[in-house]
Amino acid sequence: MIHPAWLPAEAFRAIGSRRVLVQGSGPLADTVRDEIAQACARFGGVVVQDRKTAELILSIAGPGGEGFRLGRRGDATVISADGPSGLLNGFFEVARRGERAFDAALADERHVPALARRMLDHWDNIDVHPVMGQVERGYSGGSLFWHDGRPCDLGRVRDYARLLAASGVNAVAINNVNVHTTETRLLTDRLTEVAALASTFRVYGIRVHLSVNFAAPVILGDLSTADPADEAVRAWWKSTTARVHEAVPDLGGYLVKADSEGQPGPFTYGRSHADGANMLAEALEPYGGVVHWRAFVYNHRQDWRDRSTDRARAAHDHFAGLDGAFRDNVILQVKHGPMDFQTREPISPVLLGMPSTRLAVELQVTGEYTGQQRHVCYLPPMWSEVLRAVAGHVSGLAAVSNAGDDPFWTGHPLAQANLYAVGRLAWNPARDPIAILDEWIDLTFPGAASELRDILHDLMDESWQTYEQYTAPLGAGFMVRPGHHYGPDVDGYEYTPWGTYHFADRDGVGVDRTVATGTGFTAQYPPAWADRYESLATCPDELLLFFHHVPYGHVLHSGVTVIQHIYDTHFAGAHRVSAMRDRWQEAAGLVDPALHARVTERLDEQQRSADEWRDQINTYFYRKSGVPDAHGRPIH
Ligand code: BDP
Repeated sequence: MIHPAWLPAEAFRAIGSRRVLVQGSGPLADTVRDEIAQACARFGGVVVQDRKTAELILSIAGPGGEGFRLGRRGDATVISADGPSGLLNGFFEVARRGERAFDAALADERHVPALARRMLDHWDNIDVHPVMGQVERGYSGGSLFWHDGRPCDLGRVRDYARLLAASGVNAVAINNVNVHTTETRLLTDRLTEVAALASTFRVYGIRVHLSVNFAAPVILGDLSTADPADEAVRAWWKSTTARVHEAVPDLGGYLVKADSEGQPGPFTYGRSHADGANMLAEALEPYGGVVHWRAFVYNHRQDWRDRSTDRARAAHDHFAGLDGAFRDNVILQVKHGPMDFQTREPISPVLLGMPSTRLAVELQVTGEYTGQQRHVCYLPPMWSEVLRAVAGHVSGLAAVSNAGDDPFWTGHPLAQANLYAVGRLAWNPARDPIAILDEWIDLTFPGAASELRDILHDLMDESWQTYEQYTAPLGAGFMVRPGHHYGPDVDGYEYTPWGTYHFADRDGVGVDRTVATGTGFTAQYPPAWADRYESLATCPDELLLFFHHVPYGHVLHSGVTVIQHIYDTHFAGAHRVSAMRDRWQEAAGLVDPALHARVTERLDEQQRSADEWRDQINTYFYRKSGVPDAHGRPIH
């Protein structure tokens, strides 16, 4: 059995019990008509042809666009859409509001998305990869798109497309950025699979993108080089891209991870990333496609005796000098922080420092470093901070999806809220992330008792902050087990070539990234930001160890020492998890028993893991520093 996610059939009662008129033609208008016909069949409403008697009117009033107006005209609620996508978006807005959309006092509102491209990236492989499994960093079962090397049931994909459309997403990349040989073939002899997925997503206004391997001309055996300056290579991409568009005329474009963690790229040929990206952009240009080129480029084979190469600097060092060098249809896709999806990082300076380049911010919904869906960790409060900081600098958002073939869609049923919220925030980054949480609760459990709504809210609203409390402190990051990245291992990466260090010794901890005495990373920021991070007097506590190496006795702005903060937050975090676990028991009988059981099992594991984090982190820092806990709690 597949469990419903947000907007189960019951959530369409308000629409489905009314007299509804849909005006407009084309595939998206047909989708809206189908949706309404189904809702009416269930709840006794009718599809009408006449404006006079309609209680809900949805019409395409403009030539194109994703926006719409919502308001009352006489006794009807009216959606006037800018174009077909706007009609679909307006329909889901009415669905989300339920009865409130039919309030006689409803004010006129205009809705337009803040970010033009709101994309989910799937790290799905067709085959099961020997180390990474089928979905790289996937914690929700297998792929929604492939099973046993073959395409999956498209009915489930259609349901997924519908969920995404209802949250505001309008693009997906269907395969892993680490493109293995089988997946490289999606560009050529497996194109029919791409076309089938694109048709399924298309009816919900979502465009499909493909991750491509930069060395595809070589891997597929056609050429001996992938050099972007080579005419034969350029011609190969043009003809291959032309064939792709015969099969999928509205392909969104390509997504590329190049020269990173073993993936091929232009550096092999002494070319720049602008050379590489522009070659693909030129091939896509005639079809209106874009290249999402990732800025996640760093040396993962660092010599750990030479700590002068700071991984945090890498993206800016590689890309800032290329500002203005990319074609118009290149979008530089930048991870939100300078490192790698940690629980707490500053904003990537690349997002603030490339005014002449189209930018998209990349988030990770899947939660590789935030509990891997074994822990409750509602991430939108973090994303909201990021999106507010980069407002005006980015035009797109790409988020690594957390959905898979799990019966609950996400491995942790409550992690659905993250998937829902990423779309809503991409549409409107100014929204309160906690209001979005409540919206998700209402839409996923329509008609739920207020008691259940309160329990869900209490479990999730500060869960990111709780997770932060019991894991790596004060922005230090990592401290996870190498490879799979789950659970604590304080020195797991400390003496490896990956560039992720905390530099704890008997005297202190943290990475000195200042200009004055450290790696100079702070200078990559605009002056006001650089000054704030450079100075101990103004650096925010939560990022202290990201920017500074300090003694354990350093006093935080909060008034406690670093070492005491570590002890206090780790005891508090693990304690909060036990309160969450108790709280969830009050939901027994209020939700589907299978869902209750799954969340219970996950909370048991979260408790075990939080206790383990608390004990290892506290013990580690007690033994390094020799400073006892001021409150005498057990640390050995
Ligand atoms: C890291 C993951 C790795 C991804 C990489 C990426 O551990 O599996 O391939 O990010 O974003 O966080 O490319």
